[in-house]
Amino acid sequence: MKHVSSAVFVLAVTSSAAPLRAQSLLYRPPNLGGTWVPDAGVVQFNFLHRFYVFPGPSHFVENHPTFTLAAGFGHNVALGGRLATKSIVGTGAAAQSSNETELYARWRVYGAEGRPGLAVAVTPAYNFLAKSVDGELGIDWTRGPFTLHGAARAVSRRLGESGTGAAAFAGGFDVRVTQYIALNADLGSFVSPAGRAAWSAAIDFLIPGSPHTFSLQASNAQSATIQGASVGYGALGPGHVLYGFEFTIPLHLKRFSPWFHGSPKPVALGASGAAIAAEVDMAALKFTVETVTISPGQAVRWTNRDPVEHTVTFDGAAEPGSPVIPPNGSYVHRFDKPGTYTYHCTPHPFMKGVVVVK
Ligand SMILES: [Cu+2]
Repeated sequence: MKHVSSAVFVLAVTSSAAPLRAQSLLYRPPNLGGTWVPDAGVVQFNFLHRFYVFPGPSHFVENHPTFTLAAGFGHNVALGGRLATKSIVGTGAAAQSSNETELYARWRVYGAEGRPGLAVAVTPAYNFLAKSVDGELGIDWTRGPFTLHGAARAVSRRLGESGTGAAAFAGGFDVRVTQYIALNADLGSFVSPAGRAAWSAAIDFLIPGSPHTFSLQASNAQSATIQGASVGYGALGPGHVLYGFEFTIPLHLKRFSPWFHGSPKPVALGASGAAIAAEVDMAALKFTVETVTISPGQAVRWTNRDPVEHTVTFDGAAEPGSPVIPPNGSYVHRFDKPGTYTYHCTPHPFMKGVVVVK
C-alpha cells in the first residue's frame, strides 16, 4: 500500500503531464464526483467558494463557501466532513442557521481513480443542520478523455423543508480537452417530492508541476453536500447564478514527518555498486556543481541537502531520470555512452546542471 501511494506521488511530481488522481477536478463535475477517495495517507482539503452578486445599485456580494476535509484509508475508504457557511437555512431549532455540516464515509466498492472503466461508491452521511441521515450511490464511467457520472441520493429530512424524506438523482460528464484542461457539467434534482433542479458547469485546470487542480464554475447550488448539491438556489427564484472556484489541496502526511522525527534518515536511490566519479549536492535550490565531467561507465551521485524534495530529470529523456529524492536522500546514475547530458529538477525547473561523458 505504501508503495502504491508513493508511486502515485512520484508519478505526480516527476511527470507534470500525468493527471493527478485524488480529488482531481478534471474527473468530476462541481456537484458530483461521488466515487473519489483520497489516497491512503493523504488528507484532502478542497476549498469551494461560490458567490452571488445582487443587482445594482448595491451589488451586494453573498458568499457561499464549502470546505471539505477528507482522509483516505487503504485503497478505497475515506472519512470526511464538509462545512458550508451559507447554505439553505434549517428548520425547527436550527431555523436561523445556514451553517451546514455534513460528516460522511465513502467506500469505493469497485473501480479505481481516474482509470478507464466503471467505478462505484457508496457514501453514507449525516447532515447536522437538517438532522438528516443521507446517502449517495455514485457511479463513474471513464473512457479516454470522457467520464460520465450518475448518482442516486436519499435523505431522511430535507434541508429547509418540513422534515420529510426525499430521493434525488443527478448526472454529469467531464471532457478532458488536454491533460491540463477539462470541461464539465451536471444536473440533479429531488424527485419525490420534486424540487428546484441544481446545475453546474465548470472549466478545470491541472496546475503543471503541482498536485493542485483549480476550477472556475457557475452553478445554482449553494453547498457541496449531498443535500446542497441536489437543490437549486431558491431564495431569489430561478435564473440566479452563483459563480466561483474550487481549489484542491492534497496533504501528503509523510511530508510532515520531519516535524516529528528530526532530520530524515539517508535514503540511497539509483544504481548501487557503481564507481562514483563525481558528487553533486542539491542545496539552497541549486545543483552546487553545474557541470561535471566523467568517463563512460562512471557514475554521478546527487545528494539532497535541502528540506524539500528534488529530482534529477534529463532534458529530452536522454537518460531515465531519478524518482523524487527526499531530503537527505541521494541518487546514483551511471552513464555508459559519451555525450553531454543536461538535466533539471522537475519541481524546480530553474535548477539546472550538465553531465559531460567523454
Ligand atoms: Cu528541486
